[in-house]
Amino acid sequence: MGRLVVVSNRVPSPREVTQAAGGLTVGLADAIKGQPTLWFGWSGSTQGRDGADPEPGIVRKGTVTFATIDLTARQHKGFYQGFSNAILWPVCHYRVGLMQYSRDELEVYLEVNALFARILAPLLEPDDTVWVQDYQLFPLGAALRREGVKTRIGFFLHIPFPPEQLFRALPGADLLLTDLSGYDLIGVQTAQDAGNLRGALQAVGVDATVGAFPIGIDPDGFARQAVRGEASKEMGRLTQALAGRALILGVDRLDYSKGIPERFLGFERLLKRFPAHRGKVSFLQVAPVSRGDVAEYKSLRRQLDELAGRINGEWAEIDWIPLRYITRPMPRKVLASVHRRATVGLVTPLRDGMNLVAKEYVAAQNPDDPGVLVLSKFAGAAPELSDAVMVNPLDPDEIAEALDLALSMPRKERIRRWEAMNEAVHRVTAASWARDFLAALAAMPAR
Ligand code: GDG
Repeated sequence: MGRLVVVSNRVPSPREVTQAAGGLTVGLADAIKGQPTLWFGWSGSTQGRDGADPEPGIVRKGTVTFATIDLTARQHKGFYQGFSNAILWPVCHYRVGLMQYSRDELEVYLEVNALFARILAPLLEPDDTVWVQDYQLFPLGAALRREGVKTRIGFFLHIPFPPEQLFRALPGADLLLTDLSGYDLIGVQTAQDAGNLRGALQAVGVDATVGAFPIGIDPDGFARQAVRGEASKEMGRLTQALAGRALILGVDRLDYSKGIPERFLGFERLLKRFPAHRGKVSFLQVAPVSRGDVAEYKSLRRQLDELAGRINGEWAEIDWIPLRYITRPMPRKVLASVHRRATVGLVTPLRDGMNLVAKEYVAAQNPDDPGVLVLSKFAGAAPELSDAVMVNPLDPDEIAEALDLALSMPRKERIRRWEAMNEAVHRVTAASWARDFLAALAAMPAR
């Protein structure tokens, strides 16, 4: 069997792979265990210079070789900040109105994909299997084919794929769809995404194989961390601060797709409409800043600062703060225990490819006294976690009613719902996701 070649915009550090922190890394870490692997992508540095192609930096760790290239500041801005995060990201999350389209940035996006292909192609061997990750790299498969690459190439899209008409509002959409023909297999998160993508491919006459491969987590590992962290000093401080109150928890990258303002408004509606919870419940939102140099993210942060200030100003008591809001990342092991402590996990994206936080919340619960997951029906995780309390996050009253229901749910029902969800979280894990995708890719006919 040949090597596995993973391509992603950012390449994890060798340490991150061995410690397997996030979903993608956990899944792949398992798939690459003992298997010769090449991991290729951007180094994270913008020290590249226009004019000459960069030399890949090579680092070997066990059976994994990491090959990374620098981008220029211009490339990083056009490819990553611009076309990937200010154009493709909003469109794929059904927010065409937020798209900041620029033809120059589309061109830099194509240029960087072609550059990736030019540097990667000579590193490939005939029996390698290439697995390309995510929306930054839609055109990479086709670019590799233009370099003469014949091996199997698969693609996985971690974010949603919108309905055809919506996606094709993006200038350049047909080009991106046509380029998907470079892949032997395209994986998306849900049946809905698969249907949307098939519709779009059909509309432009592209014949490609699309399948739904929902991503999972390492539920046992996360549960162990949640238990282990319970005795930490941070958890002691949290217990003290809560003083016996119920805890509602939200955890997300600070991103407009996650529905954080909607969540704040839903919590405020709970205080307004259900006075019994006043003074009895605290809401903690962990929202580490991400993509802080994209305009839309700056304005979201301002909006949340203002909302949090207003809600606390209006509802706080001398001995009670309703809402805590932290924009710094929290260490993973602390986070796992905070999940376990939370009475309610509140996950309200307006659109989300999967949403691993929902699965992590389930995995972290105490089986004898589990909390309740309140989940947006627009998360990719919704079909699998149908025993959550489902909400449409665009209606603050629905969030308020769901929170009231969750906060007063009898233990027996909490256990019933949690057991069903915990089974789902164990049915598809990060490791089984990677295994299933790679098995399906291996079964595709060779070119
Ligand atoms: C994309 C898709 C899809 C969050 N805050 C902290 C922290 N996190 C961790 C969570 C979770 C991960 O980050 C976030 O994963 P999500 O799936 O929720 O969201 P995206 O980052 O948008 O991921 C998404 C995913 O790709 C995988 O395919 O599910 O739909 O958008 O693991 O726990 N971790 C730490 N501190 C924090 O403050 N340590």
